[in-house]
Amino acid sequence: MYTQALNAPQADDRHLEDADKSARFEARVANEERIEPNDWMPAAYRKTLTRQISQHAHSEIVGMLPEGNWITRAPTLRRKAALLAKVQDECGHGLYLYAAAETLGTSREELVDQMLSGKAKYSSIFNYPTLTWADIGAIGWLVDGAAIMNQIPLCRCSYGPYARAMIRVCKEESFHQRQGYEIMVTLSHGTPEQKAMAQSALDRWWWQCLMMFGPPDGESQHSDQSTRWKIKRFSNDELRQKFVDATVPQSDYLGLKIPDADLKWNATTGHWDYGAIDWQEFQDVLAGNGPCNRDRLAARRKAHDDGAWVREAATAYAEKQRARRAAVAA
Ligand code: FAQ
Repeated sequence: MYTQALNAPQADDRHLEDADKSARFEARVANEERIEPNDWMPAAYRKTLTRQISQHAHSEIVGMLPEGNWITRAPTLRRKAALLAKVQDECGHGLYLYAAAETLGTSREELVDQMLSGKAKYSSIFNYPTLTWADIGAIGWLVDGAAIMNQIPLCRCSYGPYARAMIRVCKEESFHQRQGYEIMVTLSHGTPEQKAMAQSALDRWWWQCLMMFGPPDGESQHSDQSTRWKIKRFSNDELRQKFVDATVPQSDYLGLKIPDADLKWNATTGHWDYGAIDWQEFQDVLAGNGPCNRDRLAARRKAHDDGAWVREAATAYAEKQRARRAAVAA
């Protein structure tokens, strides 16, 4: 929908990065002004935002799969209703984000194709299996908790459509985090078997959630430029640390143990120190070799193929409406 609103002459100008325009753009960003779709922007700003927003959209859509797996097996009607609503919310987030990415000039079809062909990344976390019901609690608590930590600063991103989309997304992610934590409270204060299930889920999701924030600052290719352009407000390591600091007391309340022998309070820094992350595992997952990469892409490709008739029907309907309007106008 947004692509139709693009101001064509200016959009066509976008590769002409003349010094004046660039200086004005940088000054606006420095002044905390929002950049809007029809504004001039450097090609590299457009490119990195298209990359980040579309990867974010793909993550929301692929992220429906691990939890969708448990909708039919939720233990009560109340849990089922909440999980169903959460998974639908993730779908909505994907749609707002594709719409925000389209304002930068690449069509949703092209972005989706990049994901289905394996060319575009989506969050590493969604390449892990959900083995028990406790995983649904751990995902809400930890994965949505990490997503909120990362996304609240994106509400102040310099690009208007992304920043505005994030406001609603973050409100919904807060509900997701609470529903997950509530599952963990119930399980960890339940029978010994339930508590063991909750601990096992924490053991299996903890390190992978720390990886969600991306490579360490020294190895993050995009951070410096994205920070200068006020797309990112905090570095990957800063956000990871905020997440650890917020989550340790929550795990204490649950009576669960974070699976990190090196985790300890550092009174000098006022933060929790944590152990070494297995970055080789992260790289393997990014290279397509995580436990569920192939299943996730196969499921998305099948859904896309199965949905072809819906896209065809929508196009035919739009064409019929257009023809009717043209006949009335004639
Ligand atoms: N997984 O230079 P950096 C959610 C890639 S939504 C996969 O540090 P950047 C909601 C990165 O793209 C979760 N790839 O990159 C939910 C880049 O590759 P490229 C998603 C990763 O952009 C909950 C390369 O590594 N959230 O959970 C990952 O400055 C429950 C170098 O990295 C977002 O996307 C990773 N973990 O920082 C849904 C938030 N980390 O593009 C369902 C928006 C890094 O050059 C259920 N995104 N890479 O090929 C961001 O904030 C940033 O893009 C980062 C990475 C922080 C992810």
